[in-house]
Amino acid sequence: MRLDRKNHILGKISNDVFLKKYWQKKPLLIRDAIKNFKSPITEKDLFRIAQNENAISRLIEFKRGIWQVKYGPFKKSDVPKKINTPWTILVQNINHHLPFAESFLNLFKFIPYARLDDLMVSFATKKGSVGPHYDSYDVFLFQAHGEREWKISDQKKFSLDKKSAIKIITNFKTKNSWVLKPGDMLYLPPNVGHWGISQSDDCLTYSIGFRAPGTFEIQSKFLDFIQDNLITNQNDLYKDPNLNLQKNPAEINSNMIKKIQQIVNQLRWNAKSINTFIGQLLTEPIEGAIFETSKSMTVEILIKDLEKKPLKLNPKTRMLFIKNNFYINGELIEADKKSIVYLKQLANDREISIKSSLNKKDLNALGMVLLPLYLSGFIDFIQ
Ligand SMILES: [Mn+2]
Repeated sequence: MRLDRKNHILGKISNDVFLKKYWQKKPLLIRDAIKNFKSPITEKDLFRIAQNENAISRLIEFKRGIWQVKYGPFKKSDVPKKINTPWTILVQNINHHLPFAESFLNLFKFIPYARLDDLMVSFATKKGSVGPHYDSYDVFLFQAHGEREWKISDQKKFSLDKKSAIKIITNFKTKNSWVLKPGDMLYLPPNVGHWGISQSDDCLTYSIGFRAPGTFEIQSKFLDFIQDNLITNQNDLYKDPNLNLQKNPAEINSNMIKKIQQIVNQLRWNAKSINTFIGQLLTEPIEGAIFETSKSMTVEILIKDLEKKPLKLNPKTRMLFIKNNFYINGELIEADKKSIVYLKQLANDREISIKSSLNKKDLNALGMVLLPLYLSGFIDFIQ
């Protein structure tokens, strides 16, 4: 199964109409989003990745009237037999582990990368489900193998099961239901109640997840950013050589209040520093992301390699830009004017091939920008 970068996956709906009418507004069912789809990702791939200690995975079973959840990494023996009670295993960030998953995420380029999160894949046996629930984020649910029935609700108010370890709606009322076959896809905006139930013993569903920073997260991280970038001399202390005798020694005098107000008002930020903050915030890698840094490289070898083979972002790398400022995994990159066009291409396509038309001086400048990224393990050559 090969994917074309230009594949359109919204059926008869154009990307533009999708954004105007559906995105963050209402659910959309797309039959045959990809025709004749055959999943190159198998249940075996999932079980293998779920054993990796850096993978984020969950196993959910409904046993004796209770929803139970176990968290990975899992051993082979942790995976229940198919004949047991219905169960589901969910593994996140599959795009960090399998190139096909990364190329699958590329089909969702009509949403900015700053909003795109990961590809989660779940496997379920017949009747396997994670129960009726709602999520805080948008999601595309792509049926990759086997069949799954999706029920959705249009309720505004939900009651939740207090005894359950996972979020379960107890008053779920079905508004619509569909059986999704391989290649079908369902889009759900945040907070729409949904309930997926596997109809077969080999149900694989891809969930394309999105991220949305919270207001509190933005504000508290901005305060951290301001603190990290303070240029105040730490030895500066409060001084009062003109102190007057005061009647009430417990009273904070007006001079002290005025001075402290001035110090607080010295904290300044402008559009430029906020942009730096935004770039860093939105390219912060996922928690626990590890980049291989052991390779050795010189700018001369890097330049020679650049002319021979394409360079790609590490699947875990987040690279975004604001005008001509580039951010990669939480770091701001200093780039010269000639390199900008290549860095934009690298950020947009997640890979670049350098044309030999680039002169020695420009190639060298680009090499100087890319070298630290290579040494940090943020980028690598496609062999
Ligand atoms: Mn969900």
